[in-house]
Amino acid sequence: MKYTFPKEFWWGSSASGPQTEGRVEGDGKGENIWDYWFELEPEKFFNQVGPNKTSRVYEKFREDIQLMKQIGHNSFRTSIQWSRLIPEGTGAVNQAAVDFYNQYIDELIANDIEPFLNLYHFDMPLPLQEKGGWTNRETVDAYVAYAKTCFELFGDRVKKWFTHNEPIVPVEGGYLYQFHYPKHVIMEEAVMVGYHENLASAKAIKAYRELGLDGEIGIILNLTPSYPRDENNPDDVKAAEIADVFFNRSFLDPAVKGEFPVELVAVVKELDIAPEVQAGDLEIIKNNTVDLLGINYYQPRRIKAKETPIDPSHGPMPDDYFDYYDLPGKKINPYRGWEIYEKGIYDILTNTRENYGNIRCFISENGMGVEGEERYINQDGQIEDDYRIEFVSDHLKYVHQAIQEGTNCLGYHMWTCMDNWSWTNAYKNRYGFISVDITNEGKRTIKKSGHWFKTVADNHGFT
Ligand code: BGP
Repeated sequence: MKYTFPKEFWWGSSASGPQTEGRVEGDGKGENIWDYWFELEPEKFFNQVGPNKTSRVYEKFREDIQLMKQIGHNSFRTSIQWSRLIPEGTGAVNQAAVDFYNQYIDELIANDIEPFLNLYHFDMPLPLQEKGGWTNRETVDAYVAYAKTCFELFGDRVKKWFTHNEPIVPVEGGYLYQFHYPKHVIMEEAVMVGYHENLASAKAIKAYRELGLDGEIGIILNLTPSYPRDENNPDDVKAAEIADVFFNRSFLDPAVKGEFPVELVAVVKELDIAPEVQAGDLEIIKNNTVDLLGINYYQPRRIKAKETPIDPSHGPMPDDYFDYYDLPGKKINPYRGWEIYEKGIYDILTNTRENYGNIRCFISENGMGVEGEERYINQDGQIEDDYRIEFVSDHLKYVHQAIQEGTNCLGYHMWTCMDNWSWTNAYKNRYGFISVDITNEGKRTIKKSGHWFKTVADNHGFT
């Protein structure tokens, strides 16, 4: 069967500033929470490789863009590092950063690769984190000022903007499950963070529209469909629904519909942890929904009714409302421990069509992190990553089906272009179409999947 995609489909990949750029002497970058956490506890990071080097894109972006061209990209998403552009989080702009992002953007455009720019990818500037980060309402104002600076500096050429990447992750990682700094376990703070991120997004969208620029603005969400253990068991179904509210709809509903799910409002009220809502906030959220939705998809959630006792060692947690269950015989990526369930991507897309007004959307991340890819290097020095080709094509088949059924899905960006630094896995699991040899000046080599992706982009599909 031939899977043919629209001629104007966006083929490309995604990355982020903090995971790729690296730091060089004299670049003027300020510290963010990742730089700080790495200095504090390097042993927490795989092989003690930190965010300071990453894939050295700051120095190598021109070479990288040539490689993107060679693997058929017509678009590419990365993020501006807030702490590079405005080192203290508020105040003075770093001219070296302006020059860097200008050159990066111009080089992409000159090579017919449309830049998609995201404003926030988990990288809170340290001075703002010291004042509470997203728990502090002042951060919303600082973020909006930063966003405006970005629109004014780059909005003449960048036509696709995103306010956040996966805003639920700083909530989960920083304030519930301790995999992001500041590693708190306080649901009241988690709720504040989520509320402020939503408000910041709506305010940035408002600011963007007020500037009257010719482009569109959206948000990127990691959507994890929640499947109940037994669809005929109402307790399992209810548990899956509440997990969906916490982890998906807490951002999806405000971003696309302009309102928080009533189930979420009820839970935070019942627990007496509702955030402070100021006059006018909800109106701003209502009136500034997104033009475009980026969907990151890696894995589903398998949910059953709560059976285990509630952990008394801390306050309320989302998990007080459900348990996870292990789907027998599930397919798994052993390196990341994530279930591989290709149909999940179709279910998400169908949900956007049926319940979210068929919003313009695209797959903004999907990919497979694999450890020890060197063992697949062939005689020509190329990694033969057939597993990645299989992973991507299996997902694309479902994207294709959703489009056939009328879903407004406009593109597919794989995570990621070059192997890059990952938050806690460092360079253990590799995701790229292009390998990066961190022991050899970051030497790049296109993997087999990169060459395959070019044929897909050139032929608008595959068989
Ligand atoms: C997403 C993030 C990316 C990237 C990816 C892979 O959640 O947006 O930044 O890291 O996941 O995950 P990891 O690097 O943790 O394996």
